Amino acid sequence: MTGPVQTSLEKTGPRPPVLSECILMIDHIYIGASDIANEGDWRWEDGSLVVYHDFFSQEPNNFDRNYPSEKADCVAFSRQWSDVYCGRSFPFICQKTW
Ligand SMILES: [Ca+2]
Repeated sequence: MTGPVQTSLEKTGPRPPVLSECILMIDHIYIGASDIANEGDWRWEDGSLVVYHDFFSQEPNNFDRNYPSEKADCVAFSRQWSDVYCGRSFPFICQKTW
């Protein structure tokens, strides 16, 4: 017998989005970095220093235009990083530790 192996899992219907596509569908998402302990000292949730970053060119600026009276101490991703007020209702992503 020749030909492709048939399984019970058939590719039918629309393809579900992959994670990167899901993230692009979300307006903003918290990524677990903040400078809440010391302004300008960006740390991940585990306390490690943020080395790589992808802030927009005018960010971080410690300003959230939707909450102008609040400090912007958390990082949200939306195409690139911005510092935003930590009290916003954004979804978040988690890091798996081994
Ligand atoms: Ca800040």
